[in-house]
Amino acid sequence: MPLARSLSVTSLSGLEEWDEEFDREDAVLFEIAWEVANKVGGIYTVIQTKARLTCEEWGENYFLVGPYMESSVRTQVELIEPCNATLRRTIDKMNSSGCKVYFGRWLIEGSPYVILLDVGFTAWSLDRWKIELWENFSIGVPWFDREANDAVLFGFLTAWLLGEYAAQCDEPPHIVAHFHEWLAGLGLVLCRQRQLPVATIFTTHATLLGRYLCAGSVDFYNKLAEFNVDKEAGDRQIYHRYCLERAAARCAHVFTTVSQITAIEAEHLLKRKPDIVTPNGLNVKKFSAMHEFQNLHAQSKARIQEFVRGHFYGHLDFNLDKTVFLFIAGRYEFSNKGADIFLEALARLNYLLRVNHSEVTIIAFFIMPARTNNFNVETLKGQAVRKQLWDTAQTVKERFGKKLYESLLVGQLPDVSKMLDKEDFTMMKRAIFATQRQCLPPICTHNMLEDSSDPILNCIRRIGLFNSAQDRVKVIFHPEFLSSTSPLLPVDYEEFVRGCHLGVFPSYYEPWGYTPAECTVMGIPSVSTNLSGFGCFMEEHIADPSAYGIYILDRRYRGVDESCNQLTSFLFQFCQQSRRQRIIQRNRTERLSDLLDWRYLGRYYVSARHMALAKAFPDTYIYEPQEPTSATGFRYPRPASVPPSPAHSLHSSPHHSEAEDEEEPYDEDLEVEKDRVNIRQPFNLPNRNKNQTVGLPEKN
Ligand code: G6P
Ligand code: 1S3
Repeated sequence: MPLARSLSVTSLSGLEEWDEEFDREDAVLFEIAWEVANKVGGIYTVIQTKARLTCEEWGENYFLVGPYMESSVRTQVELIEPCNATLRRTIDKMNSSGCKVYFGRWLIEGSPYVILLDVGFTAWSLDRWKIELWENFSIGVPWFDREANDAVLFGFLTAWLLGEYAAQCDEPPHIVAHFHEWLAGLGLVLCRQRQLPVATIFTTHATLLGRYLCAGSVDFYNKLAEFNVDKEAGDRQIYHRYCLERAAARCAHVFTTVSQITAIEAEHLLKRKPDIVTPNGLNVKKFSAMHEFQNLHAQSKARIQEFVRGHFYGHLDFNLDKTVFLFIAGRYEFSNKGADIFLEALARLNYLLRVNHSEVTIIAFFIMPARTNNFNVETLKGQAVRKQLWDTAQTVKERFGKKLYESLLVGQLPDVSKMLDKEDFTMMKRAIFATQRQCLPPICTHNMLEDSSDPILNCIRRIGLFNSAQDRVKVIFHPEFLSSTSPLLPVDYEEFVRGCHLGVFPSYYEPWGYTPAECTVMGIPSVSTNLSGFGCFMEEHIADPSAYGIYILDRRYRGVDESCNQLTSFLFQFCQQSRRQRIIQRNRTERLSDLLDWRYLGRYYVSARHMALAKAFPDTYIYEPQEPTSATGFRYPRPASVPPSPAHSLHSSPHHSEAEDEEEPYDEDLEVEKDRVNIRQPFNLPNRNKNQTVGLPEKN
């Protein structure tokens, strides 16, 4: 019975309609990744956010395949009986042959079916499978590489599952199997070697060699075409992993990567040019009222400010209303994620703000998990002191209120000078005395296990940003992911992002980069780079990215020092904006979210599947590439006016105040046009870093 579902994209403002009819007959889609119902990194976000759209498209014929991890399953998966007879027979057969295969629904949007394979339970087969791997493919996996051993078990189990499923079907099936990343890649290689009726797709989200090479001191992008890949992999003791990855990329009917820049990397390091780029999307939540996300910003910011009050107790000599919150977050890869140049730029910004006598204070948060031994005492004490001040204020307020009430009861206006007595003053003085501290507010919120060798802390020691009173830039390093149950900063990541003003992600190696994408859909401006998939994608689709709060740092054609100056300039411009300009800019940023919605970006996955089916089953499927439409050609136009510009030269009224920013109604574009101004570039700092430009090898 032909199944003709269509996926239509009609509701996205500005983006072209897209309606793809595809008769996929009896096809079944399996999507296989180590991060299915198992949060490790970015691939989890890809699979989890995409599930709803893929379920809408494939309905009961969509199955995610991942490893069985008891702790995750307990909290995320509802185990149920297999949903159809073929799958039941498949799973029963495997389970009666010494495997443990579970079937369930993943409790996320779309509630997709999941098939979970217990790799530990089948560890008894590891040696036999490794021999097979060696004999058939000459790939030898060393015993000590636990992750690679898991990849072998997972790969053989996946191929077994797909082969068994095909054998259990009454009619010859049309299976599409989409494998993500090297950890899942062996299943694909085995499907091809065993000639299973499976159309295979392999997506790489980062190449193994790319990640390793970039983390070292290699001039990665300039040397891409020159690397002796086997030697480089061997030198880093990842040759077997590299072979698994490269074999999967080479064997797939369709090979994809998440961005154009990773496509070039893959072409050189994996020796295959991707057939299609499948960018990462998000599930965009649209609010019914435009200002709702702005209100959320104000609420979340208030929670961050509360934390800051405690953290800086005794040193709150700056105006929180004129404080701008910046942050960087992600996997702790110091230079790959650009924490190095962010710190350097903060030091330069500090200098600029000081010499310009700026009233603005910057607080830069580093949210990157490292090995710690819990929160440190000084940080916890800060929150305790803040709480004590709050309680004291409440007590005095109550006593004051009672006296006021009693006075009114007897028909007298109170004598204000007698409303507070000695006891009240003693209580307040005691509370104020408790806020004295001998040390500066801490940089790090936790006790670091490797304090003396930690790259962020060492860099801060070198550049001297110690949260002193003179510093206009303060730094807080929170080496743990955020959680709403934290005694320190009780907000989850989303709430934190909403409360900040700017996300800063100056990555050197970033195949896609979910962090700036998440900022965008929440209407928070961000800095990314032209070496990140996200940055390149936005550059391609937006005529004037910075007008929309998408600052794209040039790390490709500029030296490190120059990029650092450019970042400093972005930050300096940003913190000169008035509140009104920030509000306008957030509105613009949020307008871009449609571009990052899976409802728009899902089309690339659809094309990849069509392409794979047509290659594997040419008698049944034909793939005709879509005309390049919005997918390739769409560009957000330049906004009617220039980007919001610095505050101090803007106001026609000499008595302008921040309060006015909030109250006055305004016409965005008119207002911004009025605010047009050129900002000066007032600094020329000495080079601290090597001045090496980064290009990409010419494409053939
Ligand atoms: C949102 C709120 C406003 C608030 C503003 C603060 O737009 O709706 O009420 O004044 O945020 O913006 P800021 O950039 O200063 O945090
Ligand atoms: C990778 O995770 P990462 O942070 O190690 O995959 C992500 C999902 O495709 C991608 O966004 C990121 O750039 C890669 O680096």
